[in-house]
Parts: sequence; structure tokens; C-alpha cells
Amino acid sequence: MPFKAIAFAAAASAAMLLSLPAAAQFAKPEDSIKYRQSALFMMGQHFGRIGAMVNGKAPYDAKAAQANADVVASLASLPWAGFGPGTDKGAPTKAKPGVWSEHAKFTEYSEKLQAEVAKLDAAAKTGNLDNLKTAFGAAANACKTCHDAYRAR
Ligand code: ASC
Repeated sequence: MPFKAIAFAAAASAAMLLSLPAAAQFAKPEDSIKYRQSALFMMGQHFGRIGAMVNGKAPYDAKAAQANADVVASLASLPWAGFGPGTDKGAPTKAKPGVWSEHAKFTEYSEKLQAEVAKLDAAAKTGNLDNLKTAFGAAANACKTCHDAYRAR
């Protein structure tokens, strides 16, 4: 294969990897629902470990905070592909109809969350608990705004 073709193939596969979440395909709605719930569950677990430090329920461990923030920031792009058309049922879900009927708003909230967890990741890297607290509060608020609107109790 000529160099140009190799370079093109490499760029094409890199582009595919980067666009994976948006292009993710699921065999059935149940898989989609489980996928988004799994990603959000894992984010909650790692976000909660930072929360414990921020709220004084666990000692502040800068390295652990950083590792947890890295996981949250890495996972934050994933859940949204699992909210595709027709995935409002097929497995137990608390997602409200608004996720689909107000999809632009839902997407806006998901983008806000991704921006806030990127800031959380940056704050964790500073090794300063006050920075972590501020960023954690903003990220938790982004979680809550969307949950209040689109997650049933
Ligand atoms: C968490 C978690 C959420 C958010 C939300 C923030 O730790 O699992 O869903 O924070 O409770 O208000």
C-alpha cells in the first residue's frame, strides 16, 4: 500500500474511533438502555468517591481524586449514544419522554455536563481541595439539572 493510502487508512480509523459514541449501534433497545445505564452508573461511582472527599466523608487524597476525575471525564462522552430513537422502552428505565421529545435540550445538558467534568478533571490535577470543591459543585449541579428534568424518581 502506498504511503498516502496508509496515512489515509490510519486517519480514517482514528476518525472512526473518535466518532464511536455517536455512531455506536446497538442490537436492540435493551442493549442501548443497559449501555447508557452502565456508563452513568460507573460515572456515579467515581464521581461519588470525589464527593466523599469534598464533603469530608473521606480524607482528601489528591491522586485518588485525579484518578476518579479521569474516569468520570473519560466516560462522560458515552451515555448519550444510548438514548437513540426508540430506546424509551425495552428494559426498565427512568428516562422521561422529554429525553426524546426535547432532544436538543437534553443534548445541551449532556454537553454542559461534559464541559463541567472536563473542568473537574483539570481541577483535580491542581492538587488543591478548594479547586476540587468548586468544580465538583458545578459538575454535581449539571448532573442534577438533567436528572430533575429527564429522570423519573
Ligand atoms: C452523584 C450522583 C449523581 C449526582 C447528583 C448531583 O454523586 O450519582 O447523580 O452526584 O446527585 O446532584
